[in-house]
Amino acid sequence: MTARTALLSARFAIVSAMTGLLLAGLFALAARASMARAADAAEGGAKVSIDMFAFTPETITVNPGDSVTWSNDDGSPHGVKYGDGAPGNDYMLPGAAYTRRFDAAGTFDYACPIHPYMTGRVVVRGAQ
Ligand SMILES: [Cu+2]
Repeated sequence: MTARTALLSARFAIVSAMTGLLLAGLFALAARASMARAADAAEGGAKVSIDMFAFTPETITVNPGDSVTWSNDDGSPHGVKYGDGAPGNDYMLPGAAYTRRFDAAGTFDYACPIHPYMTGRVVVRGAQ
């Protein structure tokens, strides 16, 4: 190995190390940004996850005027159908989400129209 090729390969090693550090830094930033987005979403309203053929939490309690978002985190299609006939969402593909705002106090029972054994409840607190 000549002095020149040794110098070139040393330079290459330094550039590679710097590129690696830069990429690691970018990944760390991206991970932090996506965690911040997840936290923002959680603060934006009540969430019900549909997973493993169940609504989690099964009962969610909110204040009047709050919104509830159902997200289909399962591998199968699901839906939200209310016992009182209020419009829901009959068919949500995996990855889909649906939001309903609850203005009136009361208890709202619902079930998945595709799998009627999947049930859940939204309780909207009364005025205080
Ligand atoms: Cu279902």
